[in-house]
Amino acid sequence: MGDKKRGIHELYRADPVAADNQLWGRKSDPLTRRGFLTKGSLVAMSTAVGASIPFAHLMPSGLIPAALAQADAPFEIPGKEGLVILNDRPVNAETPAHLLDDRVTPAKHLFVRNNGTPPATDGIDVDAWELSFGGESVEQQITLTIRELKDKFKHYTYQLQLECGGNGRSEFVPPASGNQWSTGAIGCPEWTGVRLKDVLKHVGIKDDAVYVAYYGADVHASGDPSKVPISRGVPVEKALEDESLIAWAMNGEDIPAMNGYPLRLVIAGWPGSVAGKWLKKIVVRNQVHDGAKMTGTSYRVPCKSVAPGTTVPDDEMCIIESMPVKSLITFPKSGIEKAVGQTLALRGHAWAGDRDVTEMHVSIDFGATWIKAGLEPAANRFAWQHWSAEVAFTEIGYYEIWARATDSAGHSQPMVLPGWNPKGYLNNACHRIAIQVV
Ligand SMILES: Nc1nc2c(c(=O)[nH]1)N[C@H]1C(S)=C(S)[C@@H](COP(=O)(O)O)O[C@H]1N2
Ligand SMILES: [Mo]
Repeated sequence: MGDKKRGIHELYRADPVAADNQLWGRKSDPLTRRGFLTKGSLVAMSTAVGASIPFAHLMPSGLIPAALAQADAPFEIPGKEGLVILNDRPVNAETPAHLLDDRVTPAKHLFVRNNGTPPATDGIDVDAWELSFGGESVEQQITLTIRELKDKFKHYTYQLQLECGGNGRSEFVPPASGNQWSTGAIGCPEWTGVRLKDVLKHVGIKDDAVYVAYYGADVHASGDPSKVPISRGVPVEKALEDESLIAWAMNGEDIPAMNGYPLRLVIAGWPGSVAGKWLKKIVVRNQVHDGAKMTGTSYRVPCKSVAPGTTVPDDEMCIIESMPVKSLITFPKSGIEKAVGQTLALRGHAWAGDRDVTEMHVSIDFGATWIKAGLEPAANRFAWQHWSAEVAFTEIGYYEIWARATDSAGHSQPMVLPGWNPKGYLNNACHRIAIQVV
C-alpha cells in the first residue's frame, strides 16, 4: 500500500483529531469512533482507508471502518507488555486483540481492572497471608492461611476465562460512563488453587445460605478506610461449582501483583468483578450480598430491554449473571495488507459464559454472507475455545473480517450492538478487523 495510507495511519495514531480533520476536510467536529457516516460519504471513507471498498454497498451506514476505529497506543506497566492504559488512577489497562493470540493468556498480556488502590504486597510472607470466613450463614468464623489452604485441600488447575462485565463499553450510544474498554478486558490463563466448595464444606455453611461474597485487601481510591472499593458475590450454587477456585497461582507462577497476588477468587463465565483479588475475606450471606458495586447500576442491567438512554427504576434492574457469547479475531492484526488472490488464515477464541460455543462463522462482506469456521472443544469447562478459518480475496480493496460465535442455546453475537444499558455492560457485538488487499 502506498505512502498515502501509511501517512494517514501515522497521523491518526499521533493525533487522531488532526488526522480526522485532514481526512474529512473539516476545521472542527472531528470524526470520532461514534461519528456518523452516511452511505453518501463512502467516497470519503475509501479515501480514508486508502483503497476502494468492494463490498461498500453492504456496509452498514454509520459504521466507522475498523482501520480507523482501532488505533493502538502501547503503554508499559510493570510485568505487562503492550497493554493499552485506559486509566492510571486506579490502573485499568486492556489488551489489543492480536496480543491475545496465545491459547493460554500469558501474565504479561492479562488485562488489569482495579476499582481502588492495590495493597503493597512486595516482600510479604505469602504462607502467612490470612483468609477469614464470616457472614450470617457460615458455621465457623475461622481464618486460614495460604499455607493451610495449600496443605488441607486438594489442588486443581483449570484454564478459566476472565472478562470484565464492561468489556466493549466504548461502543455504546448514548455513551456509558466508566472505563472505555474496547475488546481487550478478557483473558484465559490457567489458574491453580483449591475449590471454593471444598473450603466452604470445611468451614461449614448453613441451610439458609444464599450468596457467597468477597472482600479484598485493596483500599478505596479516595483513601477513606471506611469505604470498600468493591465487594461482590455470586449465588451459592455458582460458588459451589467445581471450577470456582481460591487461587494462588496463574500459569504455574505467582499471580501478578496487579491481578491479585497472593490470593484471588476465580469464578469464571460471570463478570470478572465476582473474582475477588487480594482475597482477605469470604462471607456466606443469608441474603443477596449488598456490598460495594452490587446495587444501583453497578453490574446490573435492565431486566427487560429498554430504549437507549432510558432512566430505569432500581427495581427493574437485574444483577448480571452469565456473560454472553462472544469471540475475538486474534490473528491477523487489524490493518494488515494481503496480496490479492492469496488465502488468509484467520484464528481466534470464542467463549459463552456458563454455556459452550457450538458454532463459529466469519464474514468478509460486512455480514451479508458467512463462512463456517473450525472450532475446538474447550480445554475444560469455562475455558475459551479456539477457532480457525481461511478466506480469499479476489479483488483489491478494503475489507473487514467479522467473526460471530453461536452458543449451545442457539444465541449468536449481534452484528452491531446488543441491548443498551445505563453502564454499558455486556457488549458482545461481533469483533471486526480491517484488511487491505493490494
Ligand atoms: N479486590 C478486588 N477484586 C477485584 C477488583 C478490584 O478492584 N478489587 N476488580 C474486579 C473486576 S471489576 C474485574 S473485571 C476483575 C479483573 O481482574 P484482573 O485485573 O486480574 O484482570 O477483578 C475483579 N476483582
Ligand atoms: Mo470488571
